[in-house]
Amino acid sequence: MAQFTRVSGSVGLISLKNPPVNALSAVVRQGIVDTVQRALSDPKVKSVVICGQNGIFCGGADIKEFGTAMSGPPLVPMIHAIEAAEKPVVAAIEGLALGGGLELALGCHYRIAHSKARLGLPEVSLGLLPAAGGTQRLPRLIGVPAALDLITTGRHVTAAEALKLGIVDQVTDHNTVDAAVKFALSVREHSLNARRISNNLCPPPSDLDALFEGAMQKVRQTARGAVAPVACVQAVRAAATMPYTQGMEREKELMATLFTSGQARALQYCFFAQRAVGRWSMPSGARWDTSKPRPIHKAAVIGLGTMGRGITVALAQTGLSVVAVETQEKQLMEAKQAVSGMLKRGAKRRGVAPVLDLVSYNCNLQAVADADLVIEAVFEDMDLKKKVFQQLSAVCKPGTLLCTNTSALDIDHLASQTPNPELVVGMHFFAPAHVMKLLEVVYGSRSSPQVVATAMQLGKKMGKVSVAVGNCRGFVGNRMLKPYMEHAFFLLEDGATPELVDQALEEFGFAMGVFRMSDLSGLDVGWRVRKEDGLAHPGMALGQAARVRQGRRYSPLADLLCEQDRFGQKTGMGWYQYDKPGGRVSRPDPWLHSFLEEYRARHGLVARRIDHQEVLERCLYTMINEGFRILEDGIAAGPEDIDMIYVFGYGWPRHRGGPMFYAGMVGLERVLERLEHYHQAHPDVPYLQPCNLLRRLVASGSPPIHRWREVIKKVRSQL
Ligand code: 3H9
Repeated sequence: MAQFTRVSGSVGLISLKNPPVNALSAVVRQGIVDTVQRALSDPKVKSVVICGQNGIFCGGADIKEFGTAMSGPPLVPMIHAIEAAEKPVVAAIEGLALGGGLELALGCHYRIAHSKARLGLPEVSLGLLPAAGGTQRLPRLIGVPAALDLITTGRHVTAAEALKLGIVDQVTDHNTVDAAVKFALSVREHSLNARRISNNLCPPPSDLDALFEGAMQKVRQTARGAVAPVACVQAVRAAATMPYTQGMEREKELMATLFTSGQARALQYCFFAQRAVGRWSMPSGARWDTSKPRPIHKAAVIGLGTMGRGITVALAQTGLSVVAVETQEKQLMEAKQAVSGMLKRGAKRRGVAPVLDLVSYNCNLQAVADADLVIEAVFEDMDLKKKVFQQLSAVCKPGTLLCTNTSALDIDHLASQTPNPELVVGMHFFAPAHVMKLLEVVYGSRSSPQVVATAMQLGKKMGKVSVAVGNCRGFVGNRMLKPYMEHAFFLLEDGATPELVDQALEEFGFAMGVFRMSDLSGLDVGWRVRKEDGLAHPGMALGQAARVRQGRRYSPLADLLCEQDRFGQKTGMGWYQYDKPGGRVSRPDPWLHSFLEEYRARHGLVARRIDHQEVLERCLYTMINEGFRILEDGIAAGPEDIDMIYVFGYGWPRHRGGPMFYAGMVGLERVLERLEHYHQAHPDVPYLQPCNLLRRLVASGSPPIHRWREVIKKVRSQL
């Protein structure tokens, strides 16, 4: 709602109230319409200030209302009435003015912001555009290039930048409402014509066509198939080329196509899913709201390879004091130099002082004795990790949390090396650890809820999207990656090329196709795991049984490449060729194509035409099928957990919502039918066999994703 009071004799103060972010719900919009009317009709009121309660101006339209039948007064005429008012209206912006909130402020005649406020039009990240006049008023106010940047990226700006751009008229360090009231008193007699942004023309850019062509090219390159950024450019173009009323019509038209699109649904699902994963639960019933995290004052990192260095940086940037341990003096010194460089560069980017003093370096494990939490990040080798855990148990003070950065190893087995397995938890970071947003927090069968709560909270402090998952081989992310990659290899056997498979996946929206990703992360990583699992060892790839292992179809293609030292970018050749070892630009490799032909000939395989549809179905549906198995097993609490892992850790296109959301969009029946079809064709591939939960969901009428938990619960209770 909105409250009205008269202050300082002649200022009507309208205060928005809808915690936590004063979103513009139907009730708030009605409140604004009513209070503005009251202020304008009250002869004692000479000017008006609009502010938000609890230190926040407004977080924009109420996203929860999207997808429901809209009621209450619409935003566009409401903002227009404010702009048309004959009394000056001043927006007092504290905290946030985002989306419809900023559009409301742009309808006011003046804007005063607190120095700590952030402003922006982030609609594009919800699959929308600023459709309450934002695309038409902002370019008129700050010019086309700056408006294009803000609207197509959705980035927030500080009050200082907003002042520089001309979005706000004044910035204050003091009480914003007081400053706005004082300002409102001083402008009560001023003429408002020039202050009505819609009356003004866009400042004309020098070469309009070139500017928009460039902008369109840029968004098409970065959008990976998302349509909202393209519509944003089109709407801003209307502002630059049409009178305001026509521009508003264009904005409305473009919004209408976006509003009901699958992409908008997916992106809004992601918005809520990202927040939902913070409300974690464990099969034991332990939950985020009943488990209190422990205070952490000092952390330690063991092993300063690529991962350990990134983790040290991420920890230090939260303000924690960190002991970084590497047993070899030379490696320790190299790591110190690398970590200091990363901290300096990070600080420069964020405009703050580097926190070099927070990190101390040591060769001796004894140095971690007084740490509250230790993250072990040594080489991915169970025997080595076991040894480190045994040593840590002897060195650390009682109650220290012992965390392992592993991408697949058994947390319970590691925990059994310590006298206090309840203090052990997995923290699976993604490289580079100080950049990548995802953190899988892996609880073992004996991890205490308090320890999980602490790791989750630490992840949040590091700016990560932390997802709590259960312990199994590969946890959630890498467990689902296995069938995805395996199918990519089978597709090569059946006639595809790495380029074809990657193109299909990249057109779908993945940041990188599976083969390009494999070249980047190194083929040797998976080879080592397969060797440990007894699947690959030299010579085995040549024999009669090369394409069958452990009773199922197996493709030794990746092993054969590794046997020739083709490890990907690091060796200058893998699924593609590169200019040199460490080169980044991939080129199709004729050697690989003849190798594939020879391989098929040797195994009596006849290459057939594979189309993009088959690539997507076989790679993605098997991954999704494994996702359903993960839900059935209770390794992930809900589909949102899986989806956020894939969006934030594996380059899944956000505008497709994550693999489980995507399955719902495709239709669960269709996914089931295609899996059955492929399983019939390839009965020796168990991953293709549709899992019980998928069948049950289809049998329950394919409910929407937010109702899957009811079916999951039933299936789990019957296990
Ligand atoms: C729009 O304005 C369209 C118009 O142009 C045109 C229409 C015609 N609505 O993120 P947090 C909830 S589109 C409803 O954890 P933070 C959020 O779900 C909108 N709810 O806190 C969470 O609830 P819960 C354009 C909202 O401090 C709680 O508030 N605006 C909204 O880390 C706290 O959120 C945006 O895109 C909302 N608009 O971040 C802004 N906003 O506790 C979207 C938040 O139950 N919002 N909630 O999980 C954000 O970016 C962040 O939430 C914000 C606060 C920066 C505001």
